[in-house]
Amino acid sequence: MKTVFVLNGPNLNLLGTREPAVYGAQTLADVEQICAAACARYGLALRFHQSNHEGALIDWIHEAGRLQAAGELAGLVLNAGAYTHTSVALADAVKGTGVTLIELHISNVHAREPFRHHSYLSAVARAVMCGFGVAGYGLAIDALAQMQ
Ligand code: CA2
Repeated sequence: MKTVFVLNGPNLNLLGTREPAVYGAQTLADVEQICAAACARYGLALRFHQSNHEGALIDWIHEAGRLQAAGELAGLVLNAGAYTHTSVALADAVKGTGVTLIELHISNVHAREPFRHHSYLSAVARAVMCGFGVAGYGLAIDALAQMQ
């Protein structure tokens, strides 16, 4: 059974508590349920994490990379939050491990402030998705299942 890693970066633990007009009313626990249901449809195992710390995200990317090297990773869905727009280190971790990355954003970052238009991750991603709300997480797992 292959594994899907879903990683969430800074402040995504606040989902459902503030800014519902931008991020919706569902919580991170709801997002985990969406991911679990999607993985169950395809017989994939799920690893779901959130951290406000860049290094923790990097450690999980390395773990996903070890699974990828063993042929046991379906892919990594990463909503890196604001680190998307700032972190060379996260991009280096993805590139260095060779993980199959789907970069995900709940909101349509291109319809927002200019500083959200650039992503360090897009250049190392297999695919980029944004603007589907939290439903995007399930769609990203659908896409990874199709790629197997
Ligand atoms: O649209 C997305 O998913 C983002 O990755 C979310 C990040 C933002 O910095 C990116 O530009 C786009 C912010 C996550 C913060 O999430 C919150 C959720 C509820 C309340 C406050 C923050």
